[in-house]
Order: sequence, then structure tokens, then C-alpha cells
Amino acid sequence: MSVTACIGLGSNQGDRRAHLDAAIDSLRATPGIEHLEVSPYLQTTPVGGPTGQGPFLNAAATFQTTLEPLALLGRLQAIEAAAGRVRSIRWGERPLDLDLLLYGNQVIESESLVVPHPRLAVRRFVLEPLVEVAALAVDPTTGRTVQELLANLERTPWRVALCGWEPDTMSAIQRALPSGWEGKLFRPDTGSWPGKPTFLAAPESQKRNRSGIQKFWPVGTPIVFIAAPDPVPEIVAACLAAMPLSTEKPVESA
Ligand code: PH2
Ligand code: MG
Ligand code: MG
Repeated sequence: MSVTACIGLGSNQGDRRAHLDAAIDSLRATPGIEHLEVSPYLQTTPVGGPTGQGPFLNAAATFQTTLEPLALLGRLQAIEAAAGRVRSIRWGERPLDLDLLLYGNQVIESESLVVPHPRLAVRRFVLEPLVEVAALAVDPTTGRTVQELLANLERTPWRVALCGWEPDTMSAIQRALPSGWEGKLFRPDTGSWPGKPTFLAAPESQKRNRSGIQKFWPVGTPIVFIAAPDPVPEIVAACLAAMPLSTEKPVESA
């Protein structure tokens, strides 16, 4: 059976265009991969990782595949290795990064592979190229299309869910919010909103995190999600599930 898969491509070391071109050629030559479409290449500013890295060239591709998810992952990693990729510092410079973003509508959470990609919904450098080749592909964790996820990044909501472990960083962000904005701190380790009863949130307890957020701000409340130091996938999913796509500030009832 053939499945539609989507991948993200990135390079910020060496001849970036040549690395992306070679990766596309290798994918096209792979048995079990067909009808590959690739987005334009987009120059983007590095997000996260050590400072001083050069800009990325990012792209996305979609194709039909008969490869099982882990076989596809293995093929992507072999193509990365052929480009000279050595895995050292997380989010450090790399000649080639190939990320499996979507594999049909499957949700996979194994030791070596998490699909949809955990940070798909919050990364402009992934969604901007992806919308060029798979605008209507659906992210099964949020139920949103790629084009909706990208539109979501353009919104200017006025409530902010600050997720993180470091109280100082969190309160600094809270103080920096524009006037009229409301910020609430969320502790992903305990699942508690300060001032609200704590409930246990195991990493996999997406449902509980979601209901925690919804108790605080009901479903449909426009919120934006800020995480430090690193987005927590289940919180991202919970926030997105609680967010409508409207940018309008809701009228407060007295
Ligand atoms: N990849 C990362 C981390 N940061 N920033 C940009 N602009 N593009 C990337 O592809 C990228 C990144 C982790 O893989
Ligand atoms: Mg990546
Ligand atoms: Mg990667």
C-alpha cells in the first residue's frame, strides 16, 4: 500500500543548494518512493541551537511511498550520512537534515521515530515550504491542515501560555508582554497552572494537559504558545487544540 509522506529538508553547512539537490536526486532514485514534489528552497534564520550558525536553506517534499516508516527513516538517515552529517551537538550546524514530518495520517511514537514531527506546528521554516507542496495535508495530532497551521502562526492572539521549567525566564517573558496581553505560566513537569490545583502530567498524558489548559482557558480561547527552552510536544498539541484560527480579541462579558 502506498502512503503520502512529507519531509522537511534543511542545510546550513557547505554548499547548501548542492546538498538539497543531491538529497532530492537520492530520494527520486529510491525504490518505493514515487511522484516526489519539492518546494522552492527558502533561506531562513536558524532557530535554537548554538549561536553563530549560518542561515539555513530549507525546503519540503511530498511523495508516495511503499516504504514502512522505519525503513523510510533509515533511508533518510543514510542520505544525511552520505552528505557528511555527523551527529554531535543538538541543533548544531549540519550539511543536511531530513525530517519525516507526516506519514499519511499515522501517529507514531516509538523510541527512534515520532510522527508527526513534534515541532511541526510551531516552525515557520518547516510550514512555509511545506505549504507549497502539501497545503491540504492534515496533521493528525491537531486535525489542522498545513495551511491552517501556517495561518495559525500569523495570528496575533493576546493570551499567552508560557510553558517551561525556569521561573525566572518565564516571569521575564511575562513582564515583556505588550500591555493588554495576559500571560499564564504552565509547568509542563507538574501540569499545574500556578494558583490552580496541581495534577500529575506524565509526558504521555496529553489528554490531562489538554483538560488542564481548557479548565484555565476554555476551548476556543485565542492563545499563543511560548515554550522555553524547548517546545513540549504534548503542550503544543494541547494549546493548538484549544485555539481557534480567528485573530479577533474576544469581547469580554462583564
Ligand atoms: N533545524 C533545526 C533547528 N533550527 N532553523 C532553521 N531556520 N532551519 C532548520 O532547518 C532548523 C533550524 C533542527 O533540525
Ligand atoms: Mg530538523
Ligand atoms: Mg533531523
